[in-house]
Amino acid sequence: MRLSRYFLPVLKETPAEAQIVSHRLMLRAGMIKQSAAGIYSWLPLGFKVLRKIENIVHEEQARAGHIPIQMPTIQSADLWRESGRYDDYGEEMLRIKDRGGRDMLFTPTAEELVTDIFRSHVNSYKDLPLTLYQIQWKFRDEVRPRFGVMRGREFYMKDGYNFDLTKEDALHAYNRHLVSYLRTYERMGLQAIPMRADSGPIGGDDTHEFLVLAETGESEVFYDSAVTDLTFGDREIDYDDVAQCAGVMEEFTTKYARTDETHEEALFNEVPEERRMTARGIEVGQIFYFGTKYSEAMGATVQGPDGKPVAVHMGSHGIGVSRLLGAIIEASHDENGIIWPEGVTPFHAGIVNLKQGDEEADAACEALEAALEAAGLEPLYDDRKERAGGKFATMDLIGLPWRITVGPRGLKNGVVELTSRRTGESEELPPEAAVAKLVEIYKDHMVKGL
Ligand code: 5CA
Repeated sequence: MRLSRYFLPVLKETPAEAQIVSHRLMLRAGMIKQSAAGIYSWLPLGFKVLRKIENIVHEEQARAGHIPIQMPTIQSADLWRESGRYDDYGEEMLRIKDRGGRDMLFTPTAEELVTDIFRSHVNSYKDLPLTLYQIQWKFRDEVRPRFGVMRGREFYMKDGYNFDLTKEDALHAYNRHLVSYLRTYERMGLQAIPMRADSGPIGGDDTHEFLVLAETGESEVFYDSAVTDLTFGDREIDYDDVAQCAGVMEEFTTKYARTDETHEEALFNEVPEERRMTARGIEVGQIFYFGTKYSEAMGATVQGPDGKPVAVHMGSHGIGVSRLLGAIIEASHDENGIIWPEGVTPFHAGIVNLKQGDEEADAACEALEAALEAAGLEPLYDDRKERAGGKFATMDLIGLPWRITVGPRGLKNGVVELTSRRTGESEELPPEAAVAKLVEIYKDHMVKGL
């Protein structure tokens, strides 16, 4: 992509309405534009990252054996009356009437709708286990939408729903989700710690939230610092292996880690004092097991092995896809701008031409751009007639992990400069070597983009 042909409306001034760094940087980097309180348009750069995050979620869901579907955003109130949540959900639910006077709503989550799909089509225990999920826009009329995409009213969420014959099977589904979420967040360059939490309007007893530690997080959290040493890494996992998933669950949830809703001071005090941490966290996902709450209320039964009807055991599992952009930026930035982890970066590398219009420099940049594209990478070539300082500032602001700087002086010696956004370190090397190095860096981070 050539920057001169792209749409990257960066802001010079720091927007006054933004209170936290991720919101400021998303506005300054031209990623989003607010259209109403808590409702945003996604501009090209923001949309590209959103799609990458979404595609990582899809890839990891597929790995875990979950099946994607797409449900509507506008739903009939009748289904929600069956579960009793139409009245329970309160002011957060955006209620709408259609021209026939029928009560409709904009989906804040989709337990009822997916349970309706299930009961219409699944009749036998032989069709279980089944996990359906979607990535879809949600609306919650939050009292205090704030911090940009972090607490929006309209937000993009992955919501998955498991249907199982027994509680035991459903708890395996719960563990399987926990494992796949650990992988998912790590691929985005994040450490998200599972913490015992409260289930709120979704219901059920078993629930964990995934929290990214950050000063600007909205949740107060209490944990044993030993949980921050745990990483999932690239271990092999068989998602059908009940014992293996349970093992990972145990490894990641035995040490004390709770949100303020479930915090127990006495238990916390059993953690050695030097490891007792109180901090703030951003909730980027939550998993629930709620048994037969919806299946009983809505008659979602299957014929069991003995021929008798059984209400299925369910859970639901969410990832805050749009919130993740904010969380990643909170976790990865400096005073000059964003620093994208390789897995989610909108472009793999920036190319900065120090002397636009110089025949040799232009040709070298174009050749680099073509070579990177041929290798399956996406460069952003700043081909504008601007000062080098301005070009560097833009690249730093938008946070591409790697920058290739091309100028007449280097070209005389046959080299370009490759700079890491994270460390600031540069090395001079021939253009082909820079391409080869980037191919190597990204070989484990290729995600389908736009
Ligand atoms: N039905 C369940 C699981 S699918 C559910 O709705 N869970 S949730 O309420 O915890 O939402 C899932 C995730 O969506 C949260 O962990 C959070 O990361 C994200 N989320 C929730 N509310 C908002 C909001 N107002 N703005 C941005 N993201 C949000």
